[in-house]
Amino acid sequence: MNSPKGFATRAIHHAYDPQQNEGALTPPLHLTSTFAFETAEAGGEMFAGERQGHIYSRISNPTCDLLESRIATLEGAEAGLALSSGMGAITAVLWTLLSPGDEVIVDKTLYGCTFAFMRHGLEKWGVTITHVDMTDPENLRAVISEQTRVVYFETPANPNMRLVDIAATAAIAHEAGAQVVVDNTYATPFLTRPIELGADLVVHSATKYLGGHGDVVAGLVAGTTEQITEIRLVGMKDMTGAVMAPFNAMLILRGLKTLSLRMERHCVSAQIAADYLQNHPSVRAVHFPGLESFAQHALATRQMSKPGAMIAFEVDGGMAAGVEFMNNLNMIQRAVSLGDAETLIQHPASMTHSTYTPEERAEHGISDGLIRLSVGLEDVADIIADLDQALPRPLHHAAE
Ligand code: 7XF
Repeated sequence: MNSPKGFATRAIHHAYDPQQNEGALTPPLHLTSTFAFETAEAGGEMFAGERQGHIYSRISNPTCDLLESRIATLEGAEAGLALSSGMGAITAVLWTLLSPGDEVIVDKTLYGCTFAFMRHGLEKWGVTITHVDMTDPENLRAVISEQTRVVYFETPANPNMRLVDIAATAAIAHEAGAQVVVDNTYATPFLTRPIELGADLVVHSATKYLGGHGDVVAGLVAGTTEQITEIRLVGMKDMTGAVMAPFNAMLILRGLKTLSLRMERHCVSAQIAADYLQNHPSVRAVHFPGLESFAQHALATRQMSKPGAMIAFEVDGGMAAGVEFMNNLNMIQRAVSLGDAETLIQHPASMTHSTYTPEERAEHGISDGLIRLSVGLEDVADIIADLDQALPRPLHHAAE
């Protein structure tokens, strides 16, 4: 009947019909904590799971429902779930999947608070966390066992841009009976769809590209209907209470409408910025999937439709030179978070990844001099001009 619609079309129209909503072009915002039952029996049946319908907004809400349908279609999943933050999404998923005695195998590099949740949180409750360098899937095969319940990674990883081959990793995990959870925050479903490559669950900090405007903290999960229902009723409703506010769902729905447009521009500008940085004499070690010099360029080309807009790099002169460079910037904002219209820059070792000890950072490939750039939507000439005036000058001029 209907052919499947394109990504941008689904991001704008999926699962919403204005004619079912008084003609309102924009989906209504259901600011309600609770829902009236037609009869006492109907309420009881809903609680018993025998009747469809909304009960209370810590379980479901129509505005959140629509966002959940949208992330599901964009990720190629059966179902979605909206949570209060990326950490709300990650913790609700893992509290649902894990029991004491289970093992989670994680990549070497993780966002700082995810690392802290695993190592300082889950370990306290009898879950074993094993770090493996997943840039080579064979490293996973060497350690996975029947105790392994979950294989968890980010690709590209925050902050050093390491990639993980989702299909190869998922095949090894499934052979051992483990579930694969991928944090798709950096790539977004516009660039990579982990579930289509074999992952079981995708988690997002929707605070980033999905929201896209730096005005909301939010999280999303996508997976099978069965697992999403379990995460909704256990991880979200009971164990974390990390539910998304309907107002925030509306902001993410608005952000999704322009996701493809924004990602196109983010990626073009980031490629220009990465090329510029790579050719700058006082910049070294530029990590960006779109550079041919990127160690995993072949995997990037295969797994990502475009290279994304996150760049990690180091300035000659280490940390002190990096701090001076960051303080010299005029337009580019010194801020954590990413995926906003504004170009943002931050220092992982002292900011997003300060949850690691210095020894852990060294062991996990997060160098003290590393700087992370989230290329925004300003005119790329202005982004380059700001980088150019802030980078160490003498070396720059010497090379001209
Ligand atoms: O709970 P949040 O919405 O802030 O999301 C947590 C999270 C999960 N996964 C990844 C890959 C993330 O990057 C984040 C949040 N990261 C921000 C950053 O790296 O700048 C947080 C600022 S400390």
